[in-house]
This record gives sequence, structure tokens and C-alpha cells, in this order.
Amino acid sequence: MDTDMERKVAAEKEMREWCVALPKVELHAHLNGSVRNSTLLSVELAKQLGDKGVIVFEDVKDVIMKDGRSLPECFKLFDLFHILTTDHDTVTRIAMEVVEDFAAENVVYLEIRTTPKNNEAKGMTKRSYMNAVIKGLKAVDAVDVVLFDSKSRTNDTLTCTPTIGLDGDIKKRRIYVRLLLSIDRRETTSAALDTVNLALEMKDQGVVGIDLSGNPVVGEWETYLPALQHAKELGIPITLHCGEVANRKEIQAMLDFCPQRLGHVCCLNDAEWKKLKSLMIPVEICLTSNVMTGGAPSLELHHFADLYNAKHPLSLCTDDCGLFSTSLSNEYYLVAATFGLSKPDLFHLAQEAVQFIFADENVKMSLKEVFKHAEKRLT
Ligand code: 6MZ
Repeated sequence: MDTDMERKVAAEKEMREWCVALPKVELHAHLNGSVRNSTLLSVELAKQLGDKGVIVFEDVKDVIMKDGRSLPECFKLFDLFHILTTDHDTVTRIAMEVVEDFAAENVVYLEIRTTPKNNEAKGMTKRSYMNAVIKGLKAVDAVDVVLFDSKSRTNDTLTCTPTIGLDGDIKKRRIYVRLLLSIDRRETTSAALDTVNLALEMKDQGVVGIDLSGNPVVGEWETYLPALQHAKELGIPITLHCGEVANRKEIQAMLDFCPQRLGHVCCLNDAEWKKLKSLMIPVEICLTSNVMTGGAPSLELHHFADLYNAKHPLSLCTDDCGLFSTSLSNEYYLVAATFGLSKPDLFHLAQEAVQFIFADENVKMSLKEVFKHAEKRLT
């Protein structure tokens, strides 16, 4: 006879497996925050730089392996990540691995965001950085990566319709990947404008939007506004990191700007909360990240519950799955375990996220098919 504990463990295992099998849409994943620890710690990266005296390997190892991370610690760590990762070959490797990892847990649509970087010493420009990212996406072999917008491809239907076999199963695992270019809050207006112009230039290469991110205590809204306004005028969809800290003026300005999506929305006051809900701006929810960095006091008290109960448009995301040792399946599991959502509720949540993707209608239609097909199996 199973004990209560054994039954609980078995139920958790079954639920976790179900969350992995669930097709998922990831809308908020930073490339350099999603790097595997094993890659960061690998001989080729950290050790090599340690040997060259660029970093002290033992110090780096401790920071990388640490569990809890405050918001300021995260940004220190990103500076370190960038020392480790910013050369073309490493960027290519990371982009490839990140897609493989998301695909392995049944993410069917992935928007990766990354900050195009100039690095004179490495002969790197924002454009060459992005070319290295795209090279990585194209190098993925384990799954079928659909990168370009269907209208820019000749064999439209072939690439955008999931291959359904006679038995009704999808024959080959397929992941749609799109890119968002991030403006780092440390950047100047002119650098931010360069990023927007690059996004326009690369819109036939899988770039579908602009993100504003970076250390939330750094920079001024007025610095990025001209670039964001330019993106808006060009019709490029925008998502903003909003309210990771209680910066009233900026939160107001972001809500007034009315982007296509907002990330985090942790520190909103009652009036801002009301405004967000009335504007119905879809929110990228990052549970683990917010709890670890102090944006939410605990999982139980996370603002997910309020938004979910208010039927506000939202999508579960990982933010930095490497940095916070999570996965999108784990975020779905946490929602079930913490807020009591059932399997049909979780399925609906994952399916609804398709509405908020920045890729075109053809991709949306293909994803709807993927969910329709999976529904029979999973609910
Ligand atoms: C704000 C974040 C972030 O662009 O080099 N980034 N910005 N809040 C967060 N929550 C914890 N997590 C990541 O990826 C790393 C960069 O993404 C932004 C930061 O600017 C960080 O340097 P890329 O690929």
C-alpha cells in the first residue's frame, strides 16, 4: 500500500511530466540569461579566460553556481556572462544550445531576446553579433527550426504547417524561433536608435520586435523614448521591462506608451494596476525570476493570481532560465502547485499565449493547429 508521501511524490512526477509534454510558447527569454551552466563553466570558456588571467576561475565558479540572486547581483553576473560569452563563435554556440534546450521541453514557439553588442576588441558590431546569433539558430540539427517569416519564404505551407502523420502524430519536432532586439538601459539614444534600425534591416531574418531591458535602476525613460517611438512609427512590435522596481514616473510613462506587451509588472500601485487592466496590455509573467530577485514577495503572493483571476492577457515565461535554474515546464508546474490550476486550465493558459506572439498570422495559425492537435492527447 502506498503511503501518502509516495502518492504525493508520484503525483508531482506525473504533473511535471505533463507540463513537459504540454506545447508551450516562450515570449520572454534573454539569450545570455538562458545559457547552460555547463557551457559557462566549460573548459573552453571560463577556464580559458581564467588561464589568460581575464578572470579568476574559482571566483566565477562560485558566482555561477550560487542559488539565490538579488537584482543587483543578477546584473553583476550579466557583466561577467558578457565577458565569457561575447565573441562570435561563443554567441553562435549559445544560440544553438538555447534553442535545443527549449525545443527539448516542447516549446513550440520561442522569442529569444538579446542585446546586439559592439565590441571593437573582438571585431564585433551589432550586426555581426546578430549574424552570429542567426548562425547558431541555423546550426540546430536536433529539431526543425523555422526561423524566417513565412511570407519571405517560397515554400510557405510546407514550413508553416506542422507535418501530421497518418496516425495523427506530429512527425518531426518543430520549433518556431523569432528574435527580439533588446535595448540595454545603459545605452545612449543613438545606440538605441541603431538597434531599432537593425531590427528593421533584419525583419526578413526572424527579427520581429524590440525590447527594453537592463538594470532597472540605471538610465532614464527619456533616453530610450525616441528609439521606441521610432520603432512604433515603423510598426515594429515593442515589449518593455516594466516595474521591476518602484519607479512611479517610468511605470506611468510606460503605460502611457502602450506597448504591445509588458514584462514583469511587479511594483505597480493601485492606480497603475487599474490602468494596466483597463488597457489590457498582455503581460509576460516570470514567477521564479520575480521571487528570486525580490520583485514578488513569494510565489503564493505573486501578482500572477490577481491578473489570472481578472482574466488579464498573460503568458508564463522564464526570463533567464540559466541564471535562475528554471525551465518553462517548471514555471507551468509552479502555477499548478501554487495556485491550484488544473491541466485544462494550464492547457488554456499555454494556448492563449499564441495570441500575443509577435510573428505573423501564418505562424499563429500553425500554432493554433499544434494546440488543437495536442488538446486531444493532453486534456
Ligand atoms: C532586466 C534583464 C533581466 O541581451 O545579453 N536582462 N533586464 N531585468 C531582468 N530580470 C532579471 N534579465 C536579463 O541577455 C542578458 C541581458 O538581458 C537583460 C540585461 O540587459 C542583461 O544584460 P543578452 O542576451
